[in-house]
Amino acid sequence: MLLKNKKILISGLANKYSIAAGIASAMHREGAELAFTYQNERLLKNLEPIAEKMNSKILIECDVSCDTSIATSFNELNKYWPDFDGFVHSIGFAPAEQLEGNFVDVTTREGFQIAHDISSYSFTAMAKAAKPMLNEGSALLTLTYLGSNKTVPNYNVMGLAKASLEANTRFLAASMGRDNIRVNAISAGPIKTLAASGVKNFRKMLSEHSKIAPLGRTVTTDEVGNVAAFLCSDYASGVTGEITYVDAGFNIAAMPIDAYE
Ligand code: 0WD
Repeated sequence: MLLKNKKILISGLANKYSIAAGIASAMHREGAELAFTYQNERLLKNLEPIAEKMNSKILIECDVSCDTSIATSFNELNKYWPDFDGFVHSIGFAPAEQLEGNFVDVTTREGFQIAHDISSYSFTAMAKAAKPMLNEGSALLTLTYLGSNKTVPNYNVMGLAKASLEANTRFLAASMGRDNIRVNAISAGPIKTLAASGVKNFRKMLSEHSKIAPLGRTVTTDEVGNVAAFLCSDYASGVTGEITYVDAGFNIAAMPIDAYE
């Protein structure tokens, strides 16, 4: 049991296909006590049965685009958990029209601001709100994607937001390290979720991934969940500020292994 006696808050569980669902399931299996935040009432009905299976009764609304909502949600959490051991930030968003077409033509100031606000700043905002309640040895975790450092068709301004999120991970790690709070990111390979369907031709991205990745396939939310459980456990006590790839090796390959056959 990697996470026995740990209390961990999970955000961004929109439905059973969410990466956060794979993470919650692995963390529950490893003995963590879980609480959840959801963006709005509409998503609560998807979350309820999943949280119930994991014996969690702490479900709190938190829209990260709003400072008041973040403050209220952590005050609410404090009533259940005066202290806890970390959170998972599994939240990303850019307006749909930003994720379709030629980057230079489709990117707008507003789209840029929203993508960076929801997908990167919200990690800092949650860390700031959580800090007074975090135990020594806590771990924070976010989810990023290779579009941060390599171009990917249609991923567009989300790539920039993920680059910001990865820098955010390093700065938070430096800023909270002396309090013995670790901050890491998992860079997941493409997985068919609600958010992923917002990227045009996402199915094509999945098949291209399988051709190039050394393991010759995509990854599952359970595989991401297992690494998340490790990174938030005391077994990873020496790891902070890292971007760990869970992508079947895609990021290390320049060509498919059978390219010359
Ligand atoms: O291929 C993929 N699916 C990958 C996803 C590969 C690598 C990384 N990621 C990242 C995403 O960028 C995101 O940061 O993983 C994270 C989780 O994404 P997911 O599991 O793929 O997608 P989904 O199940 O849709 O969960 C993301 C959720 C939102 O769902 P929708 O689709 O309804 O926007 O983020 C939440 C929301 O629940 N979210 C917010 N939560 C609070 N406040 C907000 C907000 N303002 N906006 C979005």
